[in-house]
Amino acid sequence: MADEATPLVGIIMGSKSDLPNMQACMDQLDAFGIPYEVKIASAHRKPLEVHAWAEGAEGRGMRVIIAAAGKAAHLGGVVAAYTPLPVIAVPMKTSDLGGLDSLLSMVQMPSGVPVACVAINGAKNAAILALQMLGTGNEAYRDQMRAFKKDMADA
Ligand code: RP5
Repeated sequence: MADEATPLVGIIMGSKSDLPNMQACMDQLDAFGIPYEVKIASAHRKPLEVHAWAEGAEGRGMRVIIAAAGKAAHLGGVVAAYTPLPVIAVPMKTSDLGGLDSLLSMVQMPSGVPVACVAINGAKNAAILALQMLGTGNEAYRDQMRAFKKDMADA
């Protein structure tokens, strides 16, 4: 899906080790038919690469960013510093502190640079929130969201 059309959602994660947890996000975007791009780069290990990717995202057609990271999870905030696009952060569950470290790192942003934040390992909800954000300017996506909610209620 990511290569078939201009990506509307940019997914960035801090490590390959985040991929299994983020698969639910990609699966949900696939189910919605939303094209996305996936980038793996850590805010701490590859800061220049993260900077360049975040700054270029809007110009490459993306409208929402999803950023997943664990531990001292600064990735979402760093990306938000470089782009006017909304950023949804996904705190990864961690072995030592259970993901509370990631969650607090992501939500405690300084005034002026917000990121939205889903639950620990809330990868699927990040994709749903991305559809809702895209839906603010697109009736077809709002219709898709209505259908998704109806399916849940009817199940
Ligand atoms: C973060 O550190 C990553 O997002 C990952 O959740 C965590 C551990 O990374 P690895 O040491 O497995 O690469 O940057």
